[in-house]
Amino acid sequence: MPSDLVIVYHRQPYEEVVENGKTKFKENASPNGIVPTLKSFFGSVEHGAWVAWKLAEDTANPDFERVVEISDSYGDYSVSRLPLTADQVREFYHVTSKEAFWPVLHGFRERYNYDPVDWPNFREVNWAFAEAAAAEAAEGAVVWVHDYNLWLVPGYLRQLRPDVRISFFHHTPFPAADMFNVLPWRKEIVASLLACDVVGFHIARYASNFVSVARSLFDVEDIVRVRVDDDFISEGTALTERTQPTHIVHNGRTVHISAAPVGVDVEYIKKQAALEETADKVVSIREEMADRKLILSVGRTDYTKGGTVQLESFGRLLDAHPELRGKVRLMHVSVSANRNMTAYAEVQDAIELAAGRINGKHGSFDWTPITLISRAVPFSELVAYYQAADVCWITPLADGMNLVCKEFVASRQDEDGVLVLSEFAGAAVELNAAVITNPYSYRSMDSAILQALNMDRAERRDRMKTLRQVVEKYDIRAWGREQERAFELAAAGRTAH
Ligand code: GDG
Repeated sequence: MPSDLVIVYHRQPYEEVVENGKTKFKENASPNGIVPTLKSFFGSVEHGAWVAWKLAEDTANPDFERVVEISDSYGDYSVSRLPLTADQVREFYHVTSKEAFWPVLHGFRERYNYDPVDWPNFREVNWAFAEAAAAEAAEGAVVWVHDYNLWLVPGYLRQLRPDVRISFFHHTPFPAADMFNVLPWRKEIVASLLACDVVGFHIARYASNFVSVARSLFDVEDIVRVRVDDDFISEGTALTERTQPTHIVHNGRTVHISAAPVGVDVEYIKKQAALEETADKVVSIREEMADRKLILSVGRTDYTKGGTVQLESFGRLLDAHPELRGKVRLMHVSVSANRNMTAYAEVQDAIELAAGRINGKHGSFDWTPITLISRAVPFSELVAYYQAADVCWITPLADGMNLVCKEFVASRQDEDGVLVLSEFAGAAVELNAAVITNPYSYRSMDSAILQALNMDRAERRDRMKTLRQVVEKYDIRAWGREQERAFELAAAGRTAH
């Protein structure tokens, strides 16, 4: 059945489990990710479709149905599963996307690895995604493509289906031309993005950077800029911009540029936070902590998340402040998503080394300064830790948005707790009531965590109240509305041309 909305996202929108020899599609156990949000868009269309990949030994004859129909609480939609071999997945996702694109997107030029990239494979996989999307889309449908691993899909799709509206959302940062143009495939990638009706980012800086890249490679005829909403100006911080582009014209076509920060499902988190089990867990964590302060840090194991920088700052804090020894504990949750990748294995080793060294230097029989957790904590438990923490310490070196800091704020119905946030997380342009820190500066890192530990109740409450207003205003639904508005603008623009 043709679909009015086709979402192209590399992961499938459910968990596939085999029960009594039968395959069943279950809703994702972890409801905090972006997947449920995207699925909720199916509620407002007659029929939706989702395109994702699925591992197959023989892609010409996969041992599964290519397209399945799903009915769940989000509505009725098809899921088109693109059969890819393990080699194709490794090349397109783990090598090209993670070793070449990811470091450049996050400004780590020295980590960029060009040699192993199999560009023809990347093209083939993206072409296959575009074909699958073209097969599902109704006349004039919206096709919504997500993230850099599908960068070439819009260009191919435009060739296959000139009638559809294409919107592309970047979950990562987007760097300026000096950095982006390190990629030798820059022109092909940007040409594909310019085939979109809407190119979306979290914040104005990334949108401006994209326009700077487009201008460096193509003749861009017109650029319209507007002032950034005051809600997204965090005075003097690294990622703040004062104006943002709203559309550009290239080859007579208008490409809308949108900047809208992804938010969290505040209602869901509030519900989790209000559960009796969560309250019991909070009490037991607090009992365990006694009069000690709990600093919480949560993120994926990735060099962009700045794990070792943070641990080293904690080490310096204990060196310089003997009065804090035995009085503070850091719970560092760093979850490995890609254990088989060398770059991530190195980060994991470095984190373990730093934590081990600090624990060895300062720990005692009854006090371990750092609790390192390398496996995922269930979300319901995570919410209890968010509520029990005195400080949530989020210090990425670069991060498209960062949802952990917003989840922490959404969990704090008690209006207590301090957020220390890197100014290099996209969220910093909204959350200026956090203690903002620069992870590239020892002095800034060390003084921020100390300020957070010493903050009095009145200031904590004032800051948390402001943070909560922002996180509630720009929750996941606000982002959804913004995306729909962008689709509509694009539709109006196309009929006008
Ligand atoms: C990309 C961009 C952008 C983490 N540890 C556990 C756990 N998590 C969950 C958190 C949060 C999610 O993972 C992480 O989201 P982030 O936004 O912080 O980071 P990325 O995974 O890098 O996501 C990022 C995002 O896309 C959205 O556009 O914000 O900048 O890099 O939801 O809760 N969840 C559970 N246990 C854990 O131990 N259950």
